[in-house]
Amino acid sequence: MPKTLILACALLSLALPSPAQTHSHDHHSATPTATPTATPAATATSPVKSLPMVNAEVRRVDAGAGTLTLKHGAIPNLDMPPMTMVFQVRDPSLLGPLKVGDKLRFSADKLNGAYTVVDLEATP
Ligand SMILES: [Cu+2]
Repeated sequence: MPKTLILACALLSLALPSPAQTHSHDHHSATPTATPTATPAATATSPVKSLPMVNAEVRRVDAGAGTLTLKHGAIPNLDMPPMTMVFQVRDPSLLGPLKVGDKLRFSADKLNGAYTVVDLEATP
């Protein structure tokens, strides 16, 4: 392997973010600002982007608070493994037809420091 290529590989491996080995349920607390691994780049991304749809199951609906508890699959854009957690909901009207046990697909993003359901659709 040429020396320059080895150097490039070394630099690349240094530049790559480490896997989310320390991902815990800490972000489920009421203080979302306490995330030590927050990446500065996250705030630079455009709010208008296509987000991946993730499968989930409704665990709790709180229309009054505008929150939705979901047992969700991995969320690639948030670097989040599957788990059950509370989301804010961008538009409370999204909660209207939902009930516990419903299966759905949703997209989520971190808005104003809170994990937020941006869009969702029921699945059979
Ligand atoms: Cu989570």
